[in-house]
Amino acid sequence: MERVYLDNNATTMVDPKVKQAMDPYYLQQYGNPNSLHSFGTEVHPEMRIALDRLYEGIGAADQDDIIINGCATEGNNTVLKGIWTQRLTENKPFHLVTSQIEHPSIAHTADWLESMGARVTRLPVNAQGLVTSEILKEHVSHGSADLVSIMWANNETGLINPIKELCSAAHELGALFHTDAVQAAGKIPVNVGEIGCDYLTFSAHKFHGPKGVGGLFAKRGVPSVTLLHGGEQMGGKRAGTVNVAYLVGMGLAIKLATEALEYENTKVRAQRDRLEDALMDIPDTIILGRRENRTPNTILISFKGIEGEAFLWDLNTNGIAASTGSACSSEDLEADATLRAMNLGPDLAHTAVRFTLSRFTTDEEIDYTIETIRKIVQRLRSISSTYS
Ligand code: C6P
Repeated sequence: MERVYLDNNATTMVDPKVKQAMDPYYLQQYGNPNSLHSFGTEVHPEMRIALDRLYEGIGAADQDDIIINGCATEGNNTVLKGIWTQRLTENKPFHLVTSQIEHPSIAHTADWLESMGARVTRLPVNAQGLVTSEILKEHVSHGSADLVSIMWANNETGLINPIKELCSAAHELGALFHTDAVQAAGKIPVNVGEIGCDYLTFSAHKFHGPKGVGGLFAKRGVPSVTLLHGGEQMGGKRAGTVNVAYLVGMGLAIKLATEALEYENTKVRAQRDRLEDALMDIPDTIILGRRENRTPNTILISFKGIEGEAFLWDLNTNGIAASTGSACSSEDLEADATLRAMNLGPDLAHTAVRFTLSRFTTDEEIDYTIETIRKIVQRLRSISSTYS
């Protein structure tokens, strides 16, 4: 076994078909789509197809907007700062409601908005680690919130929040509703029409598309949110030359991911469950979050007495890639926000390791991973000062 990649919530391999579809836009069809000559105009049909695939992939209607941008971090910043700016220009206060388990692209933006004078409410999670509409209604009074932003699926635990109920509750309270669907898109069905959200963000590199491109869905009629002003690209809502190769890649990636949802929910889920069952046979092991509440590819597991970092080091030496939490917090030694919000003691939080599969994961890789983990746990526990 050469190497095994089980860090698919951090990023995914580009599907070879996606890469192939992107290739022509580097050496042949490299025109700026806003140019009037043939180099510019010849890419328009493929851009249209890619956009149509994105609309279909997330169930958006023709009159809705999908703004192509650089990543989900940009999409999340755009919504939060966009609504805040709108309130500022109307000379009105801004109240953002979010949760304690959001990705830093929401959490740190919320911190910044608070430092600028905005009011921020950070909802806790229930005993299952979920943010629910009951929690939202309990903490927010009618008419007091401007925007509610809750992630669809958590990147570390894989726990799926009841997003439709949260969206309805936010609307009942008189607020706009945004969801960071980065870890949902490509893993579970995402349909904006069905859940009724006002804004939704996604990122291509989480569903086997390229890095550096994402999308922001905005329902027809909602306040327009713009971070980058400049040219007229994206109808003036996100200035900057569109990366045609990335857009085409993201369009095909969402199509392929949608077609593979059934596989994700059966085969990937079965591989994940097999790995999880085998790891649970190791004594003093805890899996975080109930299986049926999680995305089909994710396990967050703690082996008592083994520091997450030491475990990852051994895994890496054996060619297996996993992570202790989200990739962008990997240098932060503080127990991370999601695990703190779930009220896990520091011991559990410091021993948690995330394994995330994809449709490219093979059965042989799962076999090798199980066998390797058994050996690593035995070795590290034999030298652990906290395990007896
Ligand atoms: N999470 C992880 O290891 P970008 O890279 O900007 O397109 O996506 C950011 C992002 C936003 N929301 C969620 C829920 C995410 O999981 C991520 C990326 C990676 O968990 C890298 S930190």
